[in-house]
Amino acid sequence: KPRVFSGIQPSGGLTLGNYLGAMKRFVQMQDAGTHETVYCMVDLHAITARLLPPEELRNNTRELCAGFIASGIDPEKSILINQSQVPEHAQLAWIFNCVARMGWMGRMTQWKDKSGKDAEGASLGLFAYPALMAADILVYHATHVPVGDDQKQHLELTRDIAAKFNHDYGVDFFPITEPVIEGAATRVMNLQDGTKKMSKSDPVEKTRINMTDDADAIAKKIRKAKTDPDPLPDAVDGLSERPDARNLVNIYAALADITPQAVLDEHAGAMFGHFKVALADLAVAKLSPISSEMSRLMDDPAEIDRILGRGAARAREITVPILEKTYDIIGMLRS
Ligand code: AQP
Repeated sequence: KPRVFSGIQPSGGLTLGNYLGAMKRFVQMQDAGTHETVYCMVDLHAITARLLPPEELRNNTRELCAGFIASGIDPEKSILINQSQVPEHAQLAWIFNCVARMGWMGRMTQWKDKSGKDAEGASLGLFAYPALMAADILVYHATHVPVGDDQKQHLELTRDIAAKFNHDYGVDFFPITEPVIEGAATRVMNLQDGTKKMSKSDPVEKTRINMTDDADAIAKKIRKAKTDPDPLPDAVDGLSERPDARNLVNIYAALADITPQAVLDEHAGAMFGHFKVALADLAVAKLSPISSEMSRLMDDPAEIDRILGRGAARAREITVPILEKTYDIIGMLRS
């Protein structure tokens, strides 16, 4: 079976963007049974923006694991891991730091956005983030990576790293990975500004829906979401210049598992005041069971730790031989 890998940072909270853009696809790919699926809490990535207080990182990682399971990831069907518990990720990342070029990294828009005006003060880890991401994927020889649209550039870099390694050593060892960016919500936007991505690190709370928000909070954030005074159009073309309106229609479509056009077929002509009520009801119906299951799972952190321990052992059956072979190709002495 071809192998799928993807991850989410335990940098605190899980948004509707993470759920619709990533997690929901992870579950679909697992349940399709066509791929071997490996899903990861990327805790090494989560400290690139800032060093979190240790207890916060531990709690975020467990909460994210609970989020994976509550969303439908089955730790028996998928390999569910925490990145730092599988040391081959970081070991291969070092090799890739020596394969990737400074210029490639410097062109990454995530690096530019997150380092902002203070590139001198950003961590070296933030700069090298995409090399670690390439290692996460290639240490499994994964061929398919479901992600949101914002990760497309990093996946192209993963392909460049694999191709350069293969070329420089004259081997056909690392696969050239395919991004899987599909569905109505590959880029869920900020509820207050439809031109910006919904992000868990945005300081303004009402810009996003968190998976742990209760029904009232979800309904309130949707009611307050920015829109325009026009009714919903009857075709998706009518949304092209209306980013805030388009975002709400896309969110509805993704939650209901229908196309944006099907949403408009049902709601064309409605004013947003009305549509938002339907959207809030749908969001609460879909998200509430997940958030209550998350809090139930969080009552037993030892069980979460056991699940991640088992996941790491299964993962290392794959990663240890691939890393050994990589070292062998490079000429690193093994004895
Ligand atoms: N708004 C989004 N729409 C669709 N997909 C999204 N993803 C994130 N935001 C959206 C997808 O979620 C996966 C995991 O993302 P991540 O947590 O590793 O990092 P991120 O992309 O940096 O997510 P955030 O929420 O924006 O976190 P912060 O604020 O910490 O930077 C990825 O597949 C991503 O595409």
